[in-house]
Amino acid sequence: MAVIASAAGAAGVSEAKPYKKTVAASALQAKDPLYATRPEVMQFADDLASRRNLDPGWVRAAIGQSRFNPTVSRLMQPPAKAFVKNWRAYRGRFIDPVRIAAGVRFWQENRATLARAEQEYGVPAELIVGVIGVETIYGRNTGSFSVLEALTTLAFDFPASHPRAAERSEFFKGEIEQFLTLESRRGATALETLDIKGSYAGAMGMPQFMPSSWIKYAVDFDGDSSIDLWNSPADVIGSVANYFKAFDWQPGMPTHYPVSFDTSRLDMDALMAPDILPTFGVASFTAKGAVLDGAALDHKGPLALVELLNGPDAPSYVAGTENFYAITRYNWSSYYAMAVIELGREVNQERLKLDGR
Ligand SMILES: [Ca+2]
Repeated sequence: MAVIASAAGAAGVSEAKPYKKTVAASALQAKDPLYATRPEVMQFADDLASRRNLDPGWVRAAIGQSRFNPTVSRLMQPPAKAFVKNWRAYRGRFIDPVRIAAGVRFWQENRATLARAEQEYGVPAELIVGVIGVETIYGRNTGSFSVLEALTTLAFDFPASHPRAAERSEFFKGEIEQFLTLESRRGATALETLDIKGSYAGAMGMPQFMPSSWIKYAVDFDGDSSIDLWNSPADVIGSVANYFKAFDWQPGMPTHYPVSFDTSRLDMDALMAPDILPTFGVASFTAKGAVLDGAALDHKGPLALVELLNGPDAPSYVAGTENFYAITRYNWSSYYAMAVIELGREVNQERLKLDGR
């Protein structure tokens, strides 16, 4: 996730390369030194402790016990070759019978909670179910990296080949701060802070929330006075819904409409210029050659032309609304958003079919 997961382009969103298990290989290599040996890292620990009013010894011990994780670094590197996006291939990775069946089960087991979240936050159950499925297959794949070690590696040894390395380093320093704030709240020992597992970008739990998203958007939705995004489906459902509400989800608005083109007046450059940011009213959108029909013609609010490449084949296009854009705040990718939408829809259709039997 979330979040934000996502600022990191993390979580389940795999425009990143799939990772292989390299445990055996890395065990053969000499271990990198502890971050405790890096003066600038320990200075960061002291500053963080003072800013957050945390025990400096605990912060130093927590961060200092991490080591550089080469797998994390490798996964964060931009792909070496130009990578041609392919929506159909991407879709096939996330929308498959196993994930749909797991989604149906999740929906059946959490029917009342999903309905309550829909009521309280205005976010459809279908979307919540789609997100949790794409992120972790309903908690099956929540990640196996030490979150603290991943964050420390990305904060202090972010791959220099990345075009936005400096900015990303700063982002991950902030995430360490949020993570240790969470850990101090639960009274973890320094040693225990290393045990929390997540994605290679530090996203955690069933919804893959980054630490900052956890602090800002996670809610206790089962009323046991704690927030558990690993084990409480209710907390996960409420937190995902709350996330979308915070990013201006508009109840009742569709996420997108079909679109085609009138080549006689098509101004593709203008339509594509704002990327996925909804910008055009229906009149201006159609004046530039986008063709809408049915309910789309009555849409209130701005639209974006969303392009999904299909490798060597012709791209797919949809007219994305502000709700489509809201989904991309969870993970910054229109491919991600479309997979979430389509998985949720498939799960819902399958569920209704079973209910009707
Ligand atoms: Ca709870």
